[in-house]
Amino acid sequence: ASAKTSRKKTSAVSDDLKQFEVTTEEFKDCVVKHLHVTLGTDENKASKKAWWNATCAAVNEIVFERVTKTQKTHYQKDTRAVHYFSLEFLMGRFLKNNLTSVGLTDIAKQALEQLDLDFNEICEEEPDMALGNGGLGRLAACFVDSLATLGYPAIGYGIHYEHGLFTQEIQHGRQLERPDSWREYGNPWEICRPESIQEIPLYGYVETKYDEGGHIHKEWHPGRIIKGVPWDIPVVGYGAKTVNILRLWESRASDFFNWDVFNAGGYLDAQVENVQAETISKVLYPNDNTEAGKELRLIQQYFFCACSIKDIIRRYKRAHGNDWSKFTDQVVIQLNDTHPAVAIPELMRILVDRAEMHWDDAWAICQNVFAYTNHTLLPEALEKWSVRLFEKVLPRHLEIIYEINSRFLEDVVEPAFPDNDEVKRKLSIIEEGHEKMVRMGNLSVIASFKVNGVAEIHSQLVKSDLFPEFNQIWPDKLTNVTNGVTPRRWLKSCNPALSKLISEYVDDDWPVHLDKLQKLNDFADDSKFQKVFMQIKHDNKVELAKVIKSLTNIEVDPTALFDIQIKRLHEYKRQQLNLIHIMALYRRLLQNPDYDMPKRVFIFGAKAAPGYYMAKEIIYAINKVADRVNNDARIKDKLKVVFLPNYRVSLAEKMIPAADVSEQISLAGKEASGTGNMKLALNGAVTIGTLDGANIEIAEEAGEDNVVIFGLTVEEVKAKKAAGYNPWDYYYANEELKAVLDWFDTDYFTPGKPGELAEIKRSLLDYGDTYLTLADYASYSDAHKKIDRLYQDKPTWARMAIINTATMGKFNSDRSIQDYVNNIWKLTPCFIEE
Ligand code: Z15
Repeated sequence: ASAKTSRKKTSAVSDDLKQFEVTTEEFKDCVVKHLHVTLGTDENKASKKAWWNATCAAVNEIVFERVTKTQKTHYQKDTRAVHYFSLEFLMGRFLKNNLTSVGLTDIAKQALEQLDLDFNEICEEEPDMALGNGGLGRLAACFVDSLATLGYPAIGYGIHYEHGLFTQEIQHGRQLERPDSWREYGNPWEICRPESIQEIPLYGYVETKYDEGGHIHKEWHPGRIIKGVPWDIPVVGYGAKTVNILRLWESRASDFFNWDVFNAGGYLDAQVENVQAETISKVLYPNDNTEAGKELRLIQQYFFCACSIKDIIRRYKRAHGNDWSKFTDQVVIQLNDTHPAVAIPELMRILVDRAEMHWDDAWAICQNVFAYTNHTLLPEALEKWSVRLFEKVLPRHLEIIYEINSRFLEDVVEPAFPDNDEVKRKLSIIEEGHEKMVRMGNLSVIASFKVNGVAEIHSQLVKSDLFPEFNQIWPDKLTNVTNGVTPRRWLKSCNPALSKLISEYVDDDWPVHLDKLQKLNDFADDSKFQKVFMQIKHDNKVELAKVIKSLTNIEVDPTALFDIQIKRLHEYKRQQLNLIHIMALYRRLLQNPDYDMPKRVFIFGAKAAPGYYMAKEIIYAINKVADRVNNDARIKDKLKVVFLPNYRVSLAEKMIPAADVSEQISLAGKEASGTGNMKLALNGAVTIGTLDGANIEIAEEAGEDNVVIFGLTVEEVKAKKAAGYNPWDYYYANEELKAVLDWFDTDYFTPGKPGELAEIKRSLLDYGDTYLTLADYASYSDAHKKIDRLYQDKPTWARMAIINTATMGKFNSDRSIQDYVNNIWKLTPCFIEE
């Protein structure tokens, strides 16, 4: 029995679904076959995990063959490809997604049912592949999905971390971190490629040599060699015509190098070195939007960039030998933030030191290969490496960076800003000062042919506030590509009921033509459609209520308004604003049991970076407030607060379809884009949000009446800060706000432990309220009153929800990818044969 069969032939882009004509019977036999021959067990004793593995193996009969076919075609046609360099790929689970892509979801469901198995239960066996922190890593995952779906030759390069993002447990209200071991018992989706191993140098010193002609030549004598082993993860485009790969590098000790040490009698030393080598790909740094500045992190960055560049060059040489003239026609490298920016001096090193190219020719190649995406303006996230550390780990790269810098300052800055030392100091890759630093942002802008922000307002701010002088020098370099999300995962596969309804009312090719959702606007006032739409929302809420019960033992009423804030815990995202408002609602209910508001459930999902003290305090406070509120009989269940532990992709897939309200409440100017905002609106949630990041574009698409906007604008924030913001003014001016903040000093939420939550109050008053939480409180509270009114009017709410789904077509990551292709990558889709 085999899942491989014939299929229809169309274009590079897949718009028909039923492509792999496999019967339920065939699929079932194939799963059972794999249970026997791949898993070495049988129907009587197989665990659910074994059934899951066997099901994956059955899907892989299609997937792996398409990988080979895709690679062969790209090689034969010698296609130009994008190489997406990212330290993070937050892929989540694959089974449902890959079944959706090959069009076999229903077949697999029936096949498993016939085997007395529940499809959803089997899917739950899959651990999330959580090789990322949050938005940046998930964006990379959506982008590789869209690239494959649109038939573009592309490869994602990253690290094969042994441990992905920590799993979060909540004990007595506090976050505990546990290691994530996503592949402890093997992973059916990955293929090891030992034939493509690379060796990577580190540490050591640089020797300066002169040849007969008196030409200078630099030779790096590394102190260590690390082996990089590639693991390929198939990325199945919707319709499974193109199956690209994610190539993730695992570090190993180099046998070759350690042999010397061993011979010298250093057996134990050799083992220590082995451990150090294998440490490189051990664990993902758990910071989102903050930089750690650790040596191991720099080594991680260099390790995977160096492996990937060697891999690209090897592939290029197979087709073009030593003729470098076509290199920039074939290769574009997208830097996902500055994390992989060390790829720039690495490519220069290979071209100048190894290929013995003239500097100018090598630099011309670099400037046509790299493009850089900026994801944040937060100063604490902008990467800087100390010159001292750089020199220790990558001595030759530091020299190259100095050379890039001095040429840039002389040839570019001097003519543009003659004798202007202040501008030179600002644009220099090297920051002078007590400790000299390498600015990775400046390096990335200087070496790239395009630099993009991730939402309109963010890209404007990149030009005006972050890199204004660069924008003056190169007015066409800085640009925008608004983020997007894949509708295959974030609607079709996570919300099957709504997807079915949309297919009935629109067409069934909406997953690749998301603008077609516009047609739903015609039914926004149709009361029959409203009922069906809201019934689906209700059913999704019933499902989420079960999840909440099983994870937290809290009972919530699915008829209540579900208000959801899901994102990393960060002060700029202002979960504390949400919390303060919840406390105010609680206080209003205590003061007036008839306070007019619909039943409300506030649901949070958030991980805090393990070293981020205030973020962890906020998690604790949310949980303590939840304990008190949820168990207070006086408010008669009108208010519930839920903190769902271990927020991750697979949990998001359960929460997003059940949201009525989407909380997008960052201080204006701080959230570069946001992508959860898009997923929630796409699933019919109404946004309560500030004019920040992509919220602005969501409001434009949905219309002002279908989102609830509050708070200071970017301009107003600037003005307020310039005038000297004083949070105490807001504290004294607002009786409710004062009362709520004073509550933090009591033991009302922490019985017997007064002041346990007081640090939060201090951060908002004594430490200056960096993110203007108090300034936006009154406006936020009013916005929630508006939400309450709207929700109580059923047809009005249904209309808003429908219009949100109908108008989110722009936020398809296929559109983002098409923007990158048109303005930056210049790729052509590639048709893959049967
Ligand atoms: C991260 O998740 C983001 C930016 C960063 O600089 C780092 Cl280090 C991690 C996020 C932004 O905060 C978010 O607004 C954006 O939507 C996302 O990247 C994808 O662009």
